[in-house]
Amino acid sequence: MAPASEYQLYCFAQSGNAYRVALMLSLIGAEWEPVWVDFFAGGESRTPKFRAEVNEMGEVPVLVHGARKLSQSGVCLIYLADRTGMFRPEGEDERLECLRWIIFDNQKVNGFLGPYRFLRNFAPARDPGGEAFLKGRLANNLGIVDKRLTKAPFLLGARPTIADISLAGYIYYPPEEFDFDVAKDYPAIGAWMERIKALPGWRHPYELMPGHPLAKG
Ligand SMILES: N[C@@H](CCC(=O)N[C@@H](CS)C(=O)NCC(=O)O)C(=O)O
Repeated sequence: MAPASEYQLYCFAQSGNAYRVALMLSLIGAEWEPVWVDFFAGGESRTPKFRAEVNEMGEVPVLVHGARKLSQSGVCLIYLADRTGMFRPEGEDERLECLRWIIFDNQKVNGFLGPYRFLRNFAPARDPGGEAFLKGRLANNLGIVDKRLTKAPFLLGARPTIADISLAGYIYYPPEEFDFDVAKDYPAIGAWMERIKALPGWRHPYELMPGHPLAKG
């Protein structure tokens, strides 16, 4: 049977990587449905079945559009921006600049926020050394983004692009899940968060994707 919606997104509520794509789908007004991945209790993304049938990299998110299955949130964002023209960087310079920020974010901003939050909230045991390392790196990298956002309302200038949507990854999860408050500690990021939140279609990750709160095991 054909799916009811144009897009399907393999995701779960606690995934900021998936939130980037869920948020984009919501902001562009796409018809989409979540496919919940039992990441925590079931370890679904690590199963041979998931790797064979959904994503050989064993990662969420995966965006399905007809016969196409895409992973890596940055790739999904580029695909959706190219298809719709929304939040798309224009011209070679802007495209390269956009990719530069998406890669920086994937590796050093949300790429550290995600594991930091995981260690604090979801890992079987706390890891003070790992947490301290990530926290130090985050202070530097969030500082770099904050400085950038003092110069313009959005990462690439006057209008939001998929670089901003990528940056939204883990940033809207409750501050209690970190032990700092990004919006307060980095005021330019805080002001940017309000601008992104004001875009029509914005919704919080816990509203947009299934699986919150986590069932107690
Ligand atoms: N760079 C990837 C990161 C994806 C990622 O790490 N997703 C996590 C869930 S939030 C995952 O599936 N991890 C599985 C694992 O590392 O085994 C993206 O942006 O899509």
